[in-house]
Formats: sequence, structure tokens, C-alpha cells
Amino acid sequence: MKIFSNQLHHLHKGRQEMFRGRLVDCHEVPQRLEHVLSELERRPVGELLTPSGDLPLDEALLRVHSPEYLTFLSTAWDEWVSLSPDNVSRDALPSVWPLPGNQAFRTDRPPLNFAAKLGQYAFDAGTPLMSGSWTAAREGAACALAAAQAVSKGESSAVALTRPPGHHAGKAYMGGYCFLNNAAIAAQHLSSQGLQRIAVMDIDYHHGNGTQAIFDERSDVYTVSIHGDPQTEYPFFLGHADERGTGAGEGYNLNFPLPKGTAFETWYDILQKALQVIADFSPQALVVPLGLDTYEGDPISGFKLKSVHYLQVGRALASLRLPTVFTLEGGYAVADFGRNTVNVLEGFQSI
Ligand code: SP5
Ligand code: ZN
Repeated sequence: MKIFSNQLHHLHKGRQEMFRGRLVDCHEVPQRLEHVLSELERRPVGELLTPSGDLPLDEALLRVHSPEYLTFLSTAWDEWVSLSPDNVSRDALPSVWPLPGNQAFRTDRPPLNFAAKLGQYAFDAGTPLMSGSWTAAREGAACALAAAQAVSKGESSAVALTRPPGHHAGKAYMGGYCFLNNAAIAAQHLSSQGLQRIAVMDIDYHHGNGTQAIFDERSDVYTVSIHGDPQTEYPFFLGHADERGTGAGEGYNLNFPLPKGTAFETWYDILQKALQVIADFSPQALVVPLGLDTYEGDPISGFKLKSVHYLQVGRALASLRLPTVFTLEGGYAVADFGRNTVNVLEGFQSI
């Protein structure tokens, strides 16, 4: 197992996110990844690597994200600071959005105002953009690309060990602590290398709305997600069971929303069902957006998995016997995050 770790992750360190009318400390913190790295020192399950500097990264980013969005992300911090020198010590958070739907606001006249641009490209006020966000997210995407490249060259599994996470980011939007969709970048790379069927099995507590949307109209990338029911759980506006894909992609998306409070036995039955659906598609590779916020100790989520269960989760994923790329997503019980993450990888390696 090749593990590509993001050595620039610490450059993204959001201060606060909007929650119930006030700013609270960010859940998605640099210590998360540090805990995984120290657990990997105790229990090495693979070779720790950094992505090479000469990967075709810009090309890979443009296959998933729009050029306008990438330009926005790469220039946003400088633009934010140019508004006022005081902004250096503040993160940028959106506060105004072009609400879609009935009597929609116009989006055909791209705004010049920075607050408006941030609202155009971000779907929540929980994802602070700060000085190092772009650099950290871009290096994370390089880890995802390197992991996909290793697998497409014959490695049986590879991990993008990175933060900020990615599965909520869409073609042209950030949100849910995500900027660049690492799982989509990995899946798209495998597709660009000629694979005709790729499956995505998202096991983060939150629906992988960005990944679903990116591949919505495609039949060659089958996106499957098990998550908290969006009627009550973030990201609320996508992730229902009746979303089966659009156009040529119809039948190639599958959601398993489960009630908040679901315990391991029920969750695992659904995982088995989801993995059977994936096996029936006979994919040539698997991408796993790996969130550990299904853990009973997670402060913002509602499933009840215990640490020991993650070994079994890893074994179940390995039972597909597919070349597999993992991307690290959510998980906010920081002190237990390293153990839970490595349990999945160790379980996967044991098969
Ligand atoms: C990658 C990922 O896991 N992103 C999750 C983003 C969730 N952001 C909104 C969190 C709202 C939490 N509300 C529950 C608080 C319970 N005290
Ligand atoms: Zn999550």
C-alpha cells in the first residue's frame, strides 16, 4: 500500500466556522492528520511517500473543476487581503448567496465584489478560506493524483493521506471543509488512463454531494454513498435515495441515507448491500472517500461505529479485490482519528 501524505496540510488552518448564529472553533484541524501519522509510526501499513513535483496536476484539476473556480481559489486570499490589511488576521467566510430556484438571482453576470464571488463559489459558511488553503488543498489533490497514478500503474492500493477533505467540493464550489474534490480527481485520473468502469464507495457520515454531482451524468463512474439522512443531516440538499443519476448517468448513482443514531450492525448490512451493487457493476477500480465521522465519539455526526469496527470495514472493502484508492475525508473525534483511520487500512491490508 502506497501512502501519499500531504506535507503542506498544516498551511490550511481555519479559525472558526459559522454554527447556530455564532462562530465556533473549526472541527477540521491540522492535528487530525498528525494523529494518523503517529499511528502509522506505531503500526506501519504501507510505504509513506510524497507526490512527485512533476505530476500533470493542473491538467488533472481542470478535468474536474472549472477554470474560473480554480482561478478564484488560487487568487482569493490575495484579493481578500487587498480589501483591507486587517484581513490578514481574519479568514474569509461567505455571507451572501445567489439563492437558486423560484425567481432566481442572476448568475450570468459574474460579480466583481469579493464577498459576492465567495458566495458564488461556496455553499456554506462553515468552510473558512485562509492564507494557506489553496496551497494545502492543491498539494492534497497532488496526493490523490499520485495515489491514482500508483494504482493505474499496477499498485493494488494507495492512499491520499490529506486534509482539507474533498468530497463536498463540486466542479465550481467549495463547502463542507472541502475545496478540491480529491476522490473525483483520483477517479477521473483512472478514467483518463483508460479504465471503463470505476466505482466510488463513499463511507463518510456526510453525503458526498460534490462527487455525486461531478459524475451525475456519467455511466462509467458509479457513485455510491452511505450517510446520514439529508432530511436531518448535513449537507441537507442532496443525498436522497431517489437520486439515481441523470441522462446517460441514470442508474449509476446510489444513495443509502440512514437515520442519525444508526449503529454498526445496521450500517454494516447496508455496506454489504452497497458492495454487492458495486461488484455487480464489475468495476476495474475502486475509490473510497474515507470518512471516520461515522464513529460513536464524533462531535458533529450521529452514527455509532466503534474503533474495532473499522478493521471489519477495511476487510469488507478489500473483499471486492479491486485496485483501490482511498482519500481521507471527515472525522472529528481528533484523538481517536488516527486509530480509526489506520484500523480501516490495516483491515484492508489483512485480506
Ligand atoms: C468532510 C466533512 O465531513 N465535512 C462535514 C462538514 C459539516 N459541516 C457542518 C457541521 C454542522 C454540525 N452540526 C452538528 C453540531 C452538533 N453539536
Ligand atoms: Zn463528513
